Amino acid sequence: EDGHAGWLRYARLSAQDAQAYASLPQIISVEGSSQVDRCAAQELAHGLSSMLGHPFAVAPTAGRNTAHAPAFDLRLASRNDAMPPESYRFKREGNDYVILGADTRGVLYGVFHLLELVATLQPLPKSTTASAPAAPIRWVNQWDNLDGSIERGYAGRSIFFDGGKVRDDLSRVSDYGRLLASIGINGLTVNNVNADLRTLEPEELAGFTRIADELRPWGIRLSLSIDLSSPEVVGHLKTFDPLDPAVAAWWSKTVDEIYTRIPDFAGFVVKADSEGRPGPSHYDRTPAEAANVLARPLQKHGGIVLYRGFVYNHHLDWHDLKADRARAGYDNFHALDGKFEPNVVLQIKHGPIDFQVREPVSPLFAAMRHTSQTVELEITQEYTGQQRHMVFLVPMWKWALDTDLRAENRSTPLKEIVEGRSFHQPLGGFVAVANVGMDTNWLHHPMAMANLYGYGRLAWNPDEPAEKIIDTWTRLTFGNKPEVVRTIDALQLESWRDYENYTGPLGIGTLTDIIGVHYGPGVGSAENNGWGQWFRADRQGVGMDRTVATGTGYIGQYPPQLAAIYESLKTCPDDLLLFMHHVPYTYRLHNGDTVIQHIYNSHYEGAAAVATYAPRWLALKPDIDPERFEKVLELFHYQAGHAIVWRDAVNTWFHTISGIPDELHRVDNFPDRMEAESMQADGYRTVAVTPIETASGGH
Ligand code: BDP
Repeated sequence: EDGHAGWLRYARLSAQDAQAYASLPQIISVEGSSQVDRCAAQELAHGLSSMLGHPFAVAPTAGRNTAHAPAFDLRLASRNDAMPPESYRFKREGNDYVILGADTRGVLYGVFHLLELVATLQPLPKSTTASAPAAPIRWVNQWDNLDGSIERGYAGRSIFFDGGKVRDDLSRVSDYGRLLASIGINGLTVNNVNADLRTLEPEELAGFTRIADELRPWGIRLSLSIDLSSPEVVGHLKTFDPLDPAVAAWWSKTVDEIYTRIPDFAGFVVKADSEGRPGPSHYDRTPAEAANVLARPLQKHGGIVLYRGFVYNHHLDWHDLKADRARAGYDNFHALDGKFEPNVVLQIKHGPIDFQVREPVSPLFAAMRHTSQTVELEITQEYTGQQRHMVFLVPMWKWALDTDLRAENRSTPLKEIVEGRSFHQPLGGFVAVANVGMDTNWLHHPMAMANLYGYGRLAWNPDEPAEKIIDTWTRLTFGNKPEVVRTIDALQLESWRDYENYTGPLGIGTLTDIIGVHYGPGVGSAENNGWGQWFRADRQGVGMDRTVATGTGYIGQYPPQLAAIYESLKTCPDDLLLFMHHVPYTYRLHNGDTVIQHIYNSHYEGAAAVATYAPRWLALKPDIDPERFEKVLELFHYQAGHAIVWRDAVNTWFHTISGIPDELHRVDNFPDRMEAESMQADGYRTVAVTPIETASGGH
């Protein structure tokens, strides 16, 4: 198996397992005639045939006589059913199995759910059950460039673009749409947030139309990232000032033109005034004014604007002890609350910096009480091992989604804010950056697919436990053998903590190279530059002082009850200590260790934990197909080695700067490490390495 099927393998059940489904009807009757309905019916027929080993046939409802043979009945709800949008219900009517969708997407999601039950050997429900998504926006962003490269993509080139235009062969786009539909995703932004200036040129729009056509049968609406300077660059106007009537007219005309080609177009994603992108600040206008000029023409077509909250100055002055990148989201947006058109949604990264291995939840979420919001998560493992390391991110996302921001001194967990429940917003939901590529298995590391799958599950139901999500994924991906399921579930569930341990613990940031590829240790590289991913380590101590009392005041951006927890060293959780406070290396954590000893210990623990992955995986050899087995094994070996590199780099760096030795005398002894410079290898020579901590002895 090459991983192309992802979790939709529909592997043949054993005769014994299939027995439980022997009495299922073999006809699939479908009422609706849309592309989505047809896709749903065919998927059900294909999935059941493949798993149960005998044919299932699709028959349109119309024309079936009343004394029909039992069937799976795919139906659309009537008004009286009063079902929430995109939801589905299962019920038994005599010998029929009814899948009732609130709409065609509901039918499709019901079908995928039923197939999942069979693939994981669950009984089909006997009494009526229902399921509805937590929020209307469940999107994926791809950061694909028109030239076919992918920003922060780690699995080959773009499935959408090549050589400046949309690919001729879009078969993988349809396959991707199917995977996304199976986890309830309903929107896909196909181009980089750092949008190509040609995105809205007519010839590009023709290509995007073809992509939208591939996605539509899967209930997925296409959206585009756009550059705010398009009226000038594409429209040849003299300005892109959002308050200029000619600019408004250009957007209006352009939006209408898009809808003539793509009638279900979902809208725009906007990155502006950020990391060099042009934006409204150019004309002294606000993000609300920029978002609204886009939103107004989209409104009548049912389109939305996802305006990104990722706006900050990347030329910060490191010498300024009050400067703090984490403050930027709140500082730039909180005063605009209530000033956005109703079809504008703020898309906010879950943490205030940038997808580090551990960040607190952005305080901006609690500040926008009259603005719809989505949380932006990152499936592509930019700072978390780039799909060379296994890091299951669902526990991290759940940790963020469950964080109670205590807005208005009441319970307002992040998940309820983005569901629109906390502040009664009509829109809202989830966006994640996925960046699948042409690699056959989509994300390179077979285990990384659990993040894509898990994201969809959380966007549908953020209350679903991580244990349940991974268990289902493992069964779908590697089969139901108890030993296989137990082992893979455990490995995945441990992996985030392990990665945090051997990279940057205590909320310090990932400690990776910051300026370039964001991969491997580059401890000092975050310090002393304008990008603001600082952790302010000196000879005495470490950590960003973000307190109100003595620091940057960032903590004061949280609602008072949560701010009080973070402000006090007594109550600030260890996991976020160095994000919130600057402390001496000898400061004692709640667990009794000093900060410096914790840094040493956690790095040894993390590397040791990862060294168990390959042996535990090896025990599954008889039960896993050879291709995926070998691929994972190779990556686990690599990760174990790279974790040692990480461990020694971070520990050496902190030993050097603090001058405090490891109580257990490991640091600078480099246990389990093979030293390249002590080997004899033809054609190699010893060179000095920068940053020095990435090689023991700097060579
Ligand atoms: C950072 C990435 C950069 C993205 C940016 C963004 O390094 O490639 O363009 O975020 O989200 O994490 O806009």
